[in-house]
Amino acid sequence: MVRSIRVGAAQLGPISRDAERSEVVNRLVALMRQASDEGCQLVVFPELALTTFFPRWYLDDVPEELDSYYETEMPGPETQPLFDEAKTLGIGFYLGYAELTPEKTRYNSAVLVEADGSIVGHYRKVHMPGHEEHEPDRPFQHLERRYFKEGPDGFDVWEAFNGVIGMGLCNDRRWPETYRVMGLQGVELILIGYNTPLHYAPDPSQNPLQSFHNQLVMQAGAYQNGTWVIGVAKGGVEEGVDSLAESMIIAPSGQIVAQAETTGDELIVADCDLDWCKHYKETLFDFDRYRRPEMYKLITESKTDQ
Ligand code: CDV
Repeated sequence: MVRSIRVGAAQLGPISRDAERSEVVNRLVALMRQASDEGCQLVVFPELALTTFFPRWYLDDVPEELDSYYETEMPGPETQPLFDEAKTLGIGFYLGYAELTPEKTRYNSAVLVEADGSIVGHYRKVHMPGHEEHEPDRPFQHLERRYFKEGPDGFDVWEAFNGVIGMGLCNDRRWPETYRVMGLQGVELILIGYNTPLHYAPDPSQNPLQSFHNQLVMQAGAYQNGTWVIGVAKGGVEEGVDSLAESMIIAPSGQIVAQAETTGDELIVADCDLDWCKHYKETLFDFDRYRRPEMYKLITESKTDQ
């Protein structure tokens, strides 16, 4: 049996602060229909795909607005149409969203949904970037560390779509451990949505390197673990903040096989042969044969070598 899955990376352009959820869900449904028309079995949406990137504002003074960006159930009444459409079309999807649990804990989350509309995987962002306190001197905030708790569950993988699927969210893609922990579980397809402002306030010398770093980390993660990586942006100028687009599909060889050309809503598609992973997993990156975990203890024993 050929284990090839046609995947659509459904990049989004900006979502305005006052956008209704239904308006955004309609955009997602349109991209999902296009993906289905192009024969995709799985469509991947960005991080926080249902709303504007709200951690760019200090919102403690407007708690109703803050709460309005979170989902208290998935699917809920406003996201149900997306699940219904997926089931009708027989297509799976990955969706990033802000989660507010019944215990009032806030996570930056993603779900993996099978072609029958059932949730097979749930992921909570592990690497939480940005800052905790209001920093008014910045041109815009990055308060993810205020408005989300770090995910406590680590990096799972799920058997779905005839393969082994893993998930990450945005900043996770910069960390080799993200890919390696999933690689050690045999991952074949890693799905990562992102919101990456082109301006990085703590060190603007990195601004012109955003595109390079995006490719560098995802191509390395794919190659070094013999896995497909699907990186999907919410790009373009959203509420005055310009964010990287350049969504891409990367093969286990580390080669980019599809890349978005615009900064708006755009679908890119690739046939992902999951057996291609074996070329790397069973040769150069045969983990059982060549890895030396006893040499890597510092990685898990401490945050630094002190
Ligand atoms: N949403 C993100 O995680 N953004 C970060 C920014 C803050 C650097 C990123 O890694 O792209």
